[in-house]
Parts: sequence; C-alpha cells; structure tokens
Amino acid sequence: AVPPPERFNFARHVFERNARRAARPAYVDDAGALSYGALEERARRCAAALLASGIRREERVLLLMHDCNDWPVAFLGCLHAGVVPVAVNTLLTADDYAYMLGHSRAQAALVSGALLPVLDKAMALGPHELRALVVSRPASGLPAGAVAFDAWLDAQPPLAAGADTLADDIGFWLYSSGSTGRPKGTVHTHGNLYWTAELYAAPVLGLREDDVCFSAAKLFFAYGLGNALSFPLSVGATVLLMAERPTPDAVFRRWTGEVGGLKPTVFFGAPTGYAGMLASPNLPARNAVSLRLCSSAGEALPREIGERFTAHFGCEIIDGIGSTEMLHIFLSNRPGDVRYGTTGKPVAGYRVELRDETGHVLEGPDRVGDLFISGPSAALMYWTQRARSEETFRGAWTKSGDKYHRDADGYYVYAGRSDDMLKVSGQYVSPFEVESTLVRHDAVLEAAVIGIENEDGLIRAKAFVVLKDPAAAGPALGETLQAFVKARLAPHKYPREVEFVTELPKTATGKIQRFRLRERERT
Ligand code: 3SK
Repeated sequence: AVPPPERFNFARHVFERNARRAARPAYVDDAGALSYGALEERARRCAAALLASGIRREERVLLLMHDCNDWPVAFLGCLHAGVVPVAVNTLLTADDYAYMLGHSRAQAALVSGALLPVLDKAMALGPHELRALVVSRPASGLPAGAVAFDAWLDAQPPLAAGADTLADDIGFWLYSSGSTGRPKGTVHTHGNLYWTAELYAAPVLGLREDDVCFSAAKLFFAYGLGNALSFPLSVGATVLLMAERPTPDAVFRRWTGEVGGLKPTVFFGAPTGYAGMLASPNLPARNAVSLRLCSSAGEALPREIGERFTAHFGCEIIDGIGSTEMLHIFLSNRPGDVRYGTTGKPVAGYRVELRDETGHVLEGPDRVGDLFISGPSAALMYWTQRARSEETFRGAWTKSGDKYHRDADGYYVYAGRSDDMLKVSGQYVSPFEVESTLVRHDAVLEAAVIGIENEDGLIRAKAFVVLKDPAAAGPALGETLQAFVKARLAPHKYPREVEFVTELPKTATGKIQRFRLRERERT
C-alpha cells in the first residue's frame, strides 16, 4: 500500500475520497440517513464549533455516544479541527468515566442524552476540566451549561481549512482494558486509521462502494471503529448503525431490512454473537438476508461455529485477530481461503513472530509462542503509563499477549492468552482448545477452562460450562463431557472437573475473563 503523505488528516482524507459521493448515504441509523455530503458538512461544522467553544488543537474531548449518525460527525469533526477524540465504551460506570475525565484531561464532552446521567455522576466524583458539555439527541431538558449537538453545529459555518496535521500526529485515543489495573489510554495517530483501511479493508475483505456494512461491535471499540468508520468511509460504502445491544433478534432485524430498510452485505461480529445467533429459534433463512461476507474477531472463532454458519448462509466468516494497540486486524483468514479453527495468515504489511520465554523467535510448525506484531498501525503508547507501554510496545514490535502456534501449512492457531495457558504434566494445555472441543458437544453453549491445583499441588484443567438447556446439568452429563474431550484430545487435556454455570464472566468486548474464574476458585 502507498503510505499516507507526511501532511495528512484522516477527516480531510475521508472528505476528499468521497467528494463525488455527496448524495450517497454514508450512514443509516435508527432515525434516518446521513449522506456523504451531509456527513462532511456536519463534521466541518463540528470542527468549527469545537474551536468556537475554546477547544484547541491537541486537546482531548470525551466522546461518549451510542452508535448513531452523530458519532462519526463528532469523531471526524474532532480530527478535522486537530482535536483529539477519546472514544469511550458506553457500558462503563461513573467511576470509570471519572477516571477517564481526569486521566485524559478532556476539555469537552460529546455525550448521548441517554448517557448524561452517568456522565453527570462521574463529573461529581472527581476533578475534571470540562469546559463544554454537548448532548446528542437529548432525552429531555438540558442541564444548565449544556448545549444540544444539533444547535451547537447549526450555530457555526463549516470550517473550510482544518488542522494541517501530520500522519504521525496524535489523532485519537481508545481505552484498552487489561486483566488488571485501570484502562490504558491507547494513543493512535491519523495515519493509523489510513493504514488499517488500506491494508485490511480493501485488500483482504475486498470492501466495495456498493457494500452495506453492519458491525455488532460498537464504534468505540477498535474493531467497530474500523468496521463502521475507517473501512467503509475509505471505499465510499454505506454503514448501518444500531444503538441497541447486539442481541440475535436486534441483528436479525437489520439483516432482513426490517429496521433501516437496507440489507447489510458485510457483517462484523464476534464468536459469542455468532454462537447465540445459531442457537436462536429466529435465525433467518438464507434467502432472507443479503450477506456476502462476515468477519469475526474478539476471540478465536471455534471451527464448529464457522462451519455451521457457512452451511446455513452459504457465506464465509473471515476470522482474524487484531488489538486495540494495533488498531485492527493483522492476522486473518482470506475470503476463498478460510480454514476454520485457525486465524489464517499475516495480513500483508504486518510482520508476525512467535517468541519463546527468552525472546527467541520460534521457527517451524507447532511450537507455541508469544505473538508479536510489527506494522504501521501500532499505537504510539499508553498515555502516562511508561512501564505498561514498555512492556507492550518494544521498538517496532508490539506484544499482543496471545499465544499461538503455526501449523505445517503456515496457518496460525490460537492457543489462549499468554496468562491463561496451563501447563499440565509438563505440557502446555490451551484452555481454548479444550473449550472449542467442549462446544462441539450438542448440549454445550459456551465453556471456559482454567487451571486448578489438585491435592498434590499439580495443575489440572477445570471446565465451567453453560448449557443450551440448563435443566440437563448433572454429574452424568459432566462425565459425558469429560469422555467427549478425552476421545478427541491428548489424555492430559481433559477437564478433571466440570461445573455447570448459567453464564461466564466476560469483558465488554466479549472476551472470557478466566482470571475471574480463577479468583472465584481461590476464595
Ligand atoms: O479483538 C480483536 O481481535 C480486535 C480486532 C480488531 C480490532 C481490535 C481488536 C481488539
């Protein structure tokens, strides 16, 4: 791919790429459509409004909004003004937002009306530097000092000349949650948005102008930001946005055109979502949808789910892995070359290495190591977190925190998080491998595996299992599942204990939090 010019602003890039598409719909949300022309005009007004509110270049602005047409207007408006949007998860607590307000020193907040109460609470919890509070789609009256997003935009003419930023200027932040500690403010550049679209959206996914993209992952996630903003806007496609939670029924209503009136051609989801949809009695028929391609990330896609989905819809799920730190996917399957049960091969433009505990690169197949990535979309740092930055960002290389091995054909196979691996009888056991085997059993909806100490202090695998029919739980089914795994994997891998639970602890992105299960076992 051609690098971005040194002087580069991602918002300007989007405006220029879509200059001839003014009448085409860029976004369709639950309330209506926003054309490419209107997106540019409103984003330019937003940039002007930020400057008129006294927000200066490089200052941060909290972006706490549900997915709706105002979100991309706000994000691109900030970039156009050279202001740095800090896009945050809408599902957090007042305590989390209080931390983020203080840590980012946000000078303004752009917030959905429905999220105003929690932001209000956060503002009361700690010191903050907010000088403007702008409310998108206010639910009722505005609090003193707040202004409605539409009125704020309408009061300014569009800003013609935006900030003359460099591709390497700080563009935006995303907070990345780890298994411990406060979330990390991950600092990305304008150029990073360009790179992910040029290296993945066009060459791997083959996104096109006539696509309708729909992402179950919200815009504040790195995955959602690519799926529903930088990718489609780089090719002039249309995006369907949904504010509500991506339950199977909510997704089906969009797939069939019942809501939004457009049938998505490309869907972006996560394995838990695909599993829930396949288990739903309302799964639409193949001819009721127009999907040509699906994407999966967030955690590795079990082979069984990919195969069942393709058998039903005749459409492949392209499983890949990315990270908030690399901004999007760097290792992926390819349309027409999907090997379910693997995460495919490195995306051109990225280098991938597997390293042992001493940092040596592992050559050859079937050797489990820590995944490191080098590529042009890596974040600059975690804001004000030198030690955690140094642990993750190592020169040109970024440590992902995932374990992988490469099979004899060069496909990468997920082997769990670095800190979730078990060593049983001196051999690595990937909790993920045992979990993917368990979910192949008809009775099982989801499973999580952790290591527990037996009476000899040795590590053995224990499985927490969510059943499709919770009434089937009992010792007999536990033994059946153990035998099921034993018949399919090496003997040391079968779970010595099976506990039936009604749900698994997960992060906001749907990743299983095995550390919570470990904590529970210790108490
Ligand atoms: O979880 C992932 O695989 C992912 C993919 C794209 C962007 C961000 C993330 C975390």
